[in-house]
Amino acid sequence: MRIIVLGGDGFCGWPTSLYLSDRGHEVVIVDNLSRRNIDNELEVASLTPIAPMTTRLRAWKEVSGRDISWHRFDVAENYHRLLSLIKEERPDAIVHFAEQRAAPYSMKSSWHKRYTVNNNINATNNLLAAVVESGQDIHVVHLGSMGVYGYGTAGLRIPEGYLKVEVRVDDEHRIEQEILYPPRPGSIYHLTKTQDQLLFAYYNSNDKVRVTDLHQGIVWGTQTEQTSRDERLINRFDYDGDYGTVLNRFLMQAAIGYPLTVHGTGGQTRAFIHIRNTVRCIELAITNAPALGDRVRIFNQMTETHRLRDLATLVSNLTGASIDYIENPRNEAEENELAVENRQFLDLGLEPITLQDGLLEEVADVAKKYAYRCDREKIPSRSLWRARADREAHV
Ligand code: NAD
Ligand code: USQ
Repeated sequence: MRIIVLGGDGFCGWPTSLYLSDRGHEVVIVDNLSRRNIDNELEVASLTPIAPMTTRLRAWKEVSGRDISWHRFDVAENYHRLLSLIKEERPDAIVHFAEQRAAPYSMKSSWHKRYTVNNNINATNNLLAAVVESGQDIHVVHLGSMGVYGYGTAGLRIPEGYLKVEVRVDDEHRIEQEILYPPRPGSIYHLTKTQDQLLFAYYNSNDKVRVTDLHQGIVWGTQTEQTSRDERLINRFDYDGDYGTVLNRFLMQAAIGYPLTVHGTGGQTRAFIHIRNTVRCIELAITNAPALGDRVRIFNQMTETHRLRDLATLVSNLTGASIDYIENPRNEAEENELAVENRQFLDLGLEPITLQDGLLEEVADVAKKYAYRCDREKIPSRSLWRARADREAHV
């Protein structure tokens, strides 16, 4: 298949591009390098030494014999470049990773809130409008987030996107409907993912655009079979207080002897997936596309759920790291249960990589190996969901 990957230089997009290329697909990357520029803004760098984009692509050609082309432009701003590319390439599928993806970054200031909303919602709308204007039947595969549901289960397993409801009209009549699961975003970033859902629903019903929306949990791990083939192909590893996600942060902290930073009581329960499962899920989504006229297909892309304090204890038992319970910079429930339906990917043959399979390997092969590149000053998460005075007023 011909596949355009928007955001193909990022943490999920780069290994996905290599995986799809390795499986024989023709891959074209679009990325404006905004993520690398945000590293400059925050004065941090990936724990792993990521190569410049053209070096990455040259290295892939050397080790695999396969070409991946790259177009550097902003999907949220350069609508006509996107449209021309789609007309030239005539892709079967477009995978959309090109969004600002960190919740803490989206909450840093009013500028960061506005940037995240403008970037993410315009990128998604531009993509859908361009697919319609091209007149082609292209399958759009988007990376959504488990966070669109919020993390409370209301006593049920979170279904894959849609919720069956029964509405009581009067004493005798009830109506049954299937609706999008009520959105409950916990940050401006997560809010953009709930807005994306409405854009997909609209273009799908009005223009019959075929869409798969993947509500992904927190991704952990770094390397895939393809990114490990040459040091120049190494994937990024974010550990800083804005972009580092919780499990990779714990693994890096354990590797450098920094106490594990558990926010609040650590009673938050979240969904997780390994990066090697992420790339496989994208391929499964592409090769099992909805038919023309089908409604938006939604998958929950996760393999296990864990309570954060249990994760911290697991990492501590494996490595001897100490645990620090710190004041939570976010505004989120201190304790929650989380049960998630993920049958669709399992039925398509996904084989989950569990924490038990990969944690120690990740600490030894990545976190310890590159620990010398860590700037300890950048570890604390300083982005506050509410200004200090508001936080005190709410206590
Ligand atoms: P990332 O920031 O590493 O990658 C995103 C890439 O998109 C970057 O290379 C960036 O330069 C590019 N980009 C952003 N805006 C762009 C624009 N307007 N035009 C062109 N390129 C643009 O993030 P990631 O971790 O790879 O996440 C990819 C997607 O998966 C995101 O949409 C994110 O919301 C979703 N997701 C990520 C995780 C996770 O744990 N990392 C979990 C669930 C969902
Ligand atoms: N947390 C800690 N200690 C830390 C860092 C985080 O306790 O050092 C806590 C947070 O307070 C939160 C939880 O860990 O309760 C998860 O935080 P995170 O930064 O690992 O993940 P999150 O902000 O939810 O965002 C990440 C990705 C995002 C994706 C989302 C999937 O950055 O792109 O959409 O995971 S999900 O969480 O399932 O919505």
